[in-house]
Amino acid sequence: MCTVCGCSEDSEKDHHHHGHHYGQNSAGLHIAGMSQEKIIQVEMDILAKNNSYAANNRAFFLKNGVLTLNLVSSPGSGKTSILEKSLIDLHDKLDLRVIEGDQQTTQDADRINKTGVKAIQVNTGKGCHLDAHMVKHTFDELDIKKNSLLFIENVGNLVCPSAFDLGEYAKVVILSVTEGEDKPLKYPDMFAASDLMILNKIDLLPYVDFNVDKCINYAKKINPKIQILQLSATSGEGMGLWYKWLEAHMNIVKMLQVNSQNNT
Ligand SMILES: Nc1nc2c(ncn2[C@@H]2O[C@H](COP(=O)(O)OP(=O)(O)OP(=O)(O)O)[C@@H](O)[C@H]2O)c(=O)[nH]1
Ligand SMILES: [Mg+2]
Repeated sequence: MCTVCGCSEDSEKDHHHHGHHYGQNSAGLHIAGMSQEKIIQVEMDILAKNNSYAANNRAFFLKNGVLTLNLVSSPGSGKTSILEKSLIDLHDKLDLRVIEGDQQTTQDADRINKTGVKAIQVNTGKGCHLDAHMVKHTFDELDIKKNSLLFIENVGNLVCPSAFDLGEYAKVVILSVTEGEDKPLKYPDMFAASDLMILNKIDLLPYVDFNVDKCINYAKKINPKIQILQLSATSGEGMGLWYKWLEAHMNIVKMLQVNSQNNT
């Protein structure tokens, strides 16, 4: 089993790879018959394997000029809602694909497919995050186009997915105003690993005790380079800035693609 987060043997059997947390294991965790040294070694092997798949995924995305974003958050912050709205608004202009990660059910992929955009659901069983090998396995079926936009919705979990590189261009962390402004301080790894923080459900600000300025300061304290967008998937407020961010980063990926072709 995963030595840190306790993801089950089942998911390991299914995927033959799994693990976590940049060697930062485990204080206090005991696994029968395994020394602490052995646990750390197992974790390092798992992460090394994941990083090697992630490097291959990243090379594939770069070669094809695909902007791949890994959406991470706690359960229910609005990942699928933001995607549904974005896909409806953008699918006339862009080639879009979605990988949906959840422990169980195809509900999110079903929601996405209703927008007309192709989505594949990956169920992780008891696993609490996607990994790079699972992502690679979707490529053929997804039929990813050149210069397209691929969203990966990770399993709802504000801890585990931060340690797993999927080969994405960037992680985008979504925090909703119902979760409390202290989350960047309490779950720093996810905010440190993300390039963009989306503060969602701002339509609810009048009804909740949430200090936006404090939240932004906390996020910047953890990650001074993090960019921040405030929006509401429900009302649509702020979605335009998100689309501008996507467009700017699709252009950057195109430039990187051209540079990499010139260098080979
Ligand atoms: N008021 C309000 N509700 C929202 C907003 N975005 C999402 N919701 C609601 O929040 C709930 C959870 O939204 P989802 O999009 O399913 O959240 P998720 O992050 O995909 O959830 P998991 O996949 O389970 O982790 C739903 O009831 C949405 O309607 C928003 O901007 N404002
Ligand atoms: Mg979802």
